[in-house]
Amino acid sequence: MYRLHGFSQSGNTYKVALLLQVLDQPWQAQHVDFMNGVTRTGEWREATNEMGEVPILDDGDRRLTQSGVILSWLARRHGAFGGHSEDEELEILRWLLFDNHKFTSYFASYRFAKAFGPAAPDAAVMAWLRSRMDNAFGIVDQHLAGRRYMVGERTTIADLSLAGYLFYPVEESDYPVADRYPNIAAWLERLRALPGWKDPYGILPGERIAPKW
Ligand SMILES: N[C@@H](CCC(=O)N[C@@H](CS)C(=O)NCC(=O)O)C(=O)O
Repeated sequence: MYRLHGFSQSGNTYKVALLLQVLDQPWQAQHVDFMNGVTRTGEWREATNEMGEVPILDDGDRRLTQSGVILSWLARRHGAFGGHSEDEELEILRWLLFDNHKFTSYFASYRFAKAFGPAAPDAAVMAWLRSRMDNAFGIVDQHLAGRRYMVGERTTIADLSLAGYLFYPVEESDYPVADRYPNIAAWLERLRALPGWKDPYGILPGERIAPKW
């Protein structure tokens, strides 16, 4: 049984949970009290993850962190949702890196500031993040024009990684993905139809928080 450490607002945790769901693998969640600062403590970092981040996956004695590493490991271990050739593997890795650096990262920072931050977000910072999001979302929308999936003809971990944060309620970000990016919107519906798909707040632990700002 896999053990996944994270919390319900964490789209990076959700990426892994979603893969476990569509792989139909048994898993259990270990709640990490991120909202009360546990991942910023020296004790937690020393005992759990020196990077101060979730998700973390325990697979028996093996502990993995970084959603891209975990997704790659699970795809390889179960022979599903990975590449079917070296070229596809590299293409998946290319999109995982783009996701971690530019797609998820700006969106997740924007959403966190807007919905869960300790103080009202700074307008200039939000405008800058939004310009970076517009750039990254435009690139993915363009890539999906005439394609059903990011890589090849089937769902891969590149799709699950890029889409993870976009299954949260739009009120948390107020970023109108469905209105502005028709190819992303259609792709999200295809992913939502995968057997085993579940809403993040339906499968991850931790109190749900109404958007604050
Ligand atoms: N690239 C990492 C990002 C992980 C990440 O930023 N996780 C957030 C929660 S969703 C976190 O733990 N952040 C702690 C921090 O930035 O201090 C991954 O994909 O796993």
